Amino acid sequence: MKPKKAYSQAVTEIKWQKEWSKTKIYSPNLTTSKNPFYNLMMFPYPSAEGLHAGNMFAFTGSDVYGRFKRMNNNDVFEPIGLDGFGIHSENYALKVGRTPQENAKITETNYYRQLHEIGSSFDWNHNLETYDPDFYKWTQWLFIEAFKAGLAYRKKAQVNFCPKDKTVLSDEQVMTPKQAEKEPLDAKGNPVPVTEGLMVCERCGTIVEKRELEVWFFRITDYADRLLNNLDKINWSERVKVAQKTWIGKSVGKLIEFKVDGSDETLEVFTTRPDTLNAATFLVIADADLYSKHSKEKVGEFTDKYVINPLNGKKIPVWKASYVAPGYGTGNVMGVPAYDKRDAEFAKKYDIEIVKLKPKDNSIGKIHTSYHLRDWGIGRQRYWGCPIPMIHCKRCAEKGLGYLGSKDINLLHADQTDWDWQGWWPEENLPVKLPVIKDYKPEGNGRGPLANHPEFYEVKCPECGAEAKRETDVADTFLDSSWYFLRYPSTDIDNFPFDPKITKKWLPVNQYFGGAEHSVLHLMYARFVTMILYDLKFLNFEEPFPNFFAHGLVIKDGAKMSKSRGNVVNPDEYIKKFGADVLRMYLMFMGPMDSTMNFSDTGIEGMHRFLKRVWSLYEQDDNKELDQNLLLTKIHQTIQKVTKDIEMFHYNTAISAIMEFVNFLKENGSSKAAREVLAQLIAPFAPHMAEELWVEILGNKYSIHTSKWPQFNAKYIKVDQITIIIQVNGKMRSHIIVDSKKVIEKEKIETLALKDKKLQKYINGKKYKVIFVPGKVINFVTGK
Ligand code: ANZ
Ligand code: ZN
Repeated sequence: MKPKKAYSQAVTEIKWQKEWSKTKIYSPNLTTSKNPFYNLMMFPYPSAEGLHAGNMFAFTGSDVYGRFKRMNNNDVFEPIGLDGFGIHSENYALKVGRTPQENAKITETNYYRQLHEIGSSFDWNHNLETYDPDFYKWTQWLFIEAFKAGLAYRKKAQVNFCPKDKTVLSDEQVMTPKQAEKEPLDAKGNPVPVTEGLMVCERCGTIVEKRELEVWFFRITDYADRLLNNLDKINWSERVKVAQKTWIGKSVGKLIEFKVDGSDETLEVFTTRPDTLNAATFLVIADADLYSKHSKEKVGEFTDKYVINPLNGKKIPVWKASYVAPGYGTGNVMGVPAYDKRDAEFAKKYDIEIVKLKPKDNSIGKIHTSYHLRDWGIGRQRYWGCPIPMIHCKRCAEKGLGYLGSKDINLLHADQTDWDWQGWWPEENLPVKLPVIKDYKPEGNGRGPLANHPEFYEVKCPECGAEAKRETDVADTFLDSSWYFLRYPSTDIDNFPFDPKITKKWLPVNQYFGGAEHSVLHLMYARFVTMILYDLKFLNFEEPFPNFFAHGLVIKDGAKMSKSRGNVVNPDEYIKKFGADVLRMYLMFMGPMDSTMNFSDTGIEGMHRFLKRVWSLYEQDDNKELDQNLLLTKIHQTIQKVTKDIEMFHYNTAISAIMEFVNFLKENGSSKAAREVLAQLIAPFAPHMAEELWVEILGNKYSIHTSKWPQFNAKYIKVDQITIIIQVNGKMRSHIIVDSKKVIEKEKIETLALKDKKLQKYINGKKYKVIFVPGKVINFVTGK
C-alpha cells in the first residue's frame, strides 16, 4: 500500500478546512441535536498583534477536547467570538490614530483568519463580537434587568482610578504587579520599584489611585454567600476555587460597641479576635482621605476623643488612621498592639500603650460576618464600551415620580443619590448606539468622552417628554463577557438575548476552558450574572460553568510572551513553515496542559519529524509474520491510554503513548486496523493529516471527525503481562511480552525469546551466553 502522493501540509490543510466549512460538520443543528455538548474556550480580547502561540495553545487545548467529544457521540457546539470592547483595543486605536471601529474591523479580519488557520472545529455560524449592536443591545437589556431588580445602583464612593487609563476600575481589576504581570509605573509612566502592598491597574500596570466619584455598581455583595457556597458544587481547577474563596473573603467575628467618653455616641468595631478585647488599647476609625493617600503606610491623627473599653471600663484614645479601610467591616477597628502586627506598628509609631494580657473569651458584642468582596464598580469613563442605557430627568424627580411612573416599584436604595430621577431607556428602543466620535480620548476628569457630546446625551425623557440626560459612562468590558456564552447558541434570534428552548438544551456550558488569571474577574462576574438571571427566572441553572479547566502558560526564553520583551511567538510563521497540525501537536506535547511550558524551535522541529514518520507508516507494507495478538494488545493498550488521558486533559502523555505506538508499528510492522486506529487517535491533535489519511489513504467515509472513537477491549489488554527487552551484545533488537508470573524464570524467557524472528537473525546459529535481568532484559552475548 502506498499513499498516492507526498504529503503537503499547506495544500492539505486548506483543502480540509474548506471541506469542513462547506459540509458544516462542526455546526450541529441546535434545535434537533440529540446529545448536546457545549465546549467553550474563553473568547479573546483582540489586540493589535493578533494571537500568539500562547493563545493557540489554549485554543488547541479546548479544541482537542471538543473533537474528542464529537468522536464520542456528542453533538459538539464550539463557538468563538471576540471580546472586542474595552480599554485594550481603545488604547491601541488611540496609538495608531484610528477610531476603535476602524480598528475593530482590521483586528476582526486578522483574528478570524488566524482562528481559521489553526484548524479548530469552531461553528462559524455563531460567532459574535461584543461591540456589535446586535450583541450589546442585550448587554443593555441585562443592565436594565439588574437595575429593575435593585441590583444596579449609582453611588458616590471611594473608587479605584487609573491615572493612565483615566478611568475607574473595579476592585478585581486592581492587583499586585505580579498578578498583573506588569512592571509597576507611576502616573507619569516612570518605572517604580515593587514594594509591599503596591497595587496596579490590570491593563497597564500604573499605580492605582483612590478618588471619590459617583459611579454605577452591581450589587455582587448580595451574592457573596452563594458565590462561596456553590463552589462546592462545581468541578473547577482547585487553584481557581481557592482564588475565589480568598477574594470573597468571608470572615466571622463580632461587632463590639464602644461608648464615646462624655457623649451618647458609640463606635462599633468589627473584630475577628474578640478574645483580645482585654488588650485593646486604642480605637481606630477609617478616614477616606488618609486611606486614599497612605493606605499602605501607618499614618494617623489623634481625634481628641476617648472611648470606654466595654470589658474593663478603661478609657482608650480614638485615632484616625490610614491603614483602616472605609468600606470593610464597620470601618472601625479596636487596636490590639500586643496581638496584631499592624496595630503594633501603629502603636509604636505614635507611642500608644501596649498591654500584654492573655486572650480570653468574653460574651460582649454580637456575632457578625464580613466579606472582603465589595460591589462591582461597573461604569467606565471611557468611550469604547457598551453605553449604559440609563437616563435621568429633573422634571420627573420634581413631580415625585418613581420609576417610569410606577411608584409602587420602590427601587431606590439609601445609597443611590445624586441623580434626581433614574429611568432606563425603553427596551423596545434598544440599543442605545455608541455614536462614532473622533475625540474619544479620555480626559481623566471623572467623566467619559461621551459627556462632551450633547447630541448623544440630550434626550427627551421617555416618561414625561422633558429634556433629560443620558448616562455618559460606558459599561466595563467584563459586563460583556459576563453573559456572552448565553448568546452564542442564540445569535440568530433577534427578539430576545437567548432563546429559552435552545438555552435549556445547550446550557450550562459543558466544558469551559481558559486562563486562571480570570479567576476573580470574568469567572466571578459570569457566575454572579448567571445567578441574577436565574433569580429573575430567565435561566434554570445558577452555575454557568459546572466544569472549568484552567490551562497553563506558554513562555519563551523563560518569560511570559509579551511584545515589550520581544519574545512573542507568532503562530503564523510556524503554520506557514510546518502547518497547523505540527504546531498543534507540539503545543499539546510541550508539557502538562496546566503547567508552565517553554516554547522551543527544536521542539517543534522534532514534532515535524514525528508527523512525517506517521505519514511514512502508511507507505510501509504490512509485516505478514507479525504476531497479531501482540499487535492487538498494543492497539488496545494505546486506545485505553489515549482515551483516559484526553478525558483528564493529559494531552502530553496521550501524545507520548501515540509516539510509542508509532515506534512499535515502525519496528514490528502494522495492519490496516492499526493504521485506522492511529489516524483516529491523532485526529483531535492533527485534524488535517488525520482526515487526509482517513479519506484519501485508507479510503474511509468522510469525515474522520464524525467517525466513532475507537473503543478498547479489556480482553486484549493483559495488564498481567510485562515487556522484556531482548538485546544482542547489549543492543536492543526486539522485545517479548510475557506473563508476569514467568518474568523471573530465566529458562522460560530464553525459550520464548529464541522464538522471536528478529532475534534469530542475529543469533543465526552462533554460540551465545545469556545475561538475564529478571523482569527487564535478556541479553544474548555472541562474541564475534
Ligand atoms: C482586633 C484584632 C486583634 C484583630 C488581633 C485581628 C487580630 P479579616 O480576617 O480580614 O476579616 N479590621 C476590621 N475592620 C477593618 C478595616 N476596615 N480595615 C482594616 N482592618 C480592619 O480581618 C478582620 C480584622 O481586621 C479585625 O480583627 C480587625 O482587627 C481588622 F490580634 O480586631 B481585628
Ligand atoms: Zn421626565
